[in-house]
Amino acid sequence: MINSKDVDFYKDQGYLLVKGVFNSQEVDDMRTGIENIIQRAAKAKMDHNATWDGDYLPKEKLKKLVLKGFHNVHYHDSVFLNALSHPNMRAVLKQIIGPNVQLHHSKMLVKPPENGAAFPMHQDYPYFPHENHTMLAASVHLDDSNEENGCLRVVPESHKEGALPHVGRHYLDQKDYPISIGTPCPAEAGDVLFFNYLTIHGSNVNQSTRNRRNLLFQYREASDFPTSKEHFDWGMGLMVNGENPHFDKVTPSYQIV
Ligand SMILES: O=C(O)CCC(=O)C(=O)O
Repeated sequence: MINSKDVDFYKDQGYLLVKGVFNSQEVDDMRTGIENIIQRAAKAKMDHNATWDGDYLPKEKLKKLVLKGFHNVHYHDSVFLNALSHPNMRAVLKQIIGPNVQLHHSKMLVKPPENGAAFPMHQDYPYFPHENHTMLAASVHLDDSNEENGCLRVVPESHKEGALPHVGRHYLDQKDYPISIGTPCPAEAGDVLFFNYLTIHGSNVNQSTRNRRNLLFQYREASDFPTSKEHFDWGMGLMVNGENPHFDKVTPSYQIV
């Protein structure tokens, strides 16, 4: 799927777009999986707007934005377990993380047409800090995405700056880091954008008449341990590739309530 130049690009720039990781049938199956989750959530009266709160947009504008966001999608439909451990995904992950790869968590992010929520620029690090910074996001595109429908934006090489102070752990001060500083990463359905959890990223409002549906899988190297216990998601530590060298740490040491 990728070559050593791509690996060097990822290490140097903090992100990498890989084309055609999923074929159109696989993309269609994931779209169906997402639609079914949305319907089941509504039926269970557990639908909610996952738009990020904050002062990154005027209150009036923020109120109108919608994000269908649910975590742990691989607990809702096996299509997502197949996707997160797809041979093409594993081929890339092995090269940019190493042979032993674990899932950290999975989620879906659906920005509906016209008012699909923005993401202010941020690093993912403050949510789930780890010792060796191998953690990365793989953003799976289920729609063609461009600036009009709020494609992802990254700040190349920003992972080299290390952990930056966030407003309430949430996002970077938008005076210094407005969404416009990010390099837009247009992509087609089936493409995956990989980016390190220290890479500054975000995205604009979906102003188009089309959906922008993405899945986001977070992965880490199996010997990269969390430095905080604040974040727990189901499936954390699942071996996606290789082996777990730590017999005494195969499941997270969290209390399940
Ligand atoms: O999909 C996007 O536009 C950004 C998602 C994101 O940054 C996040 O969920 O942390």
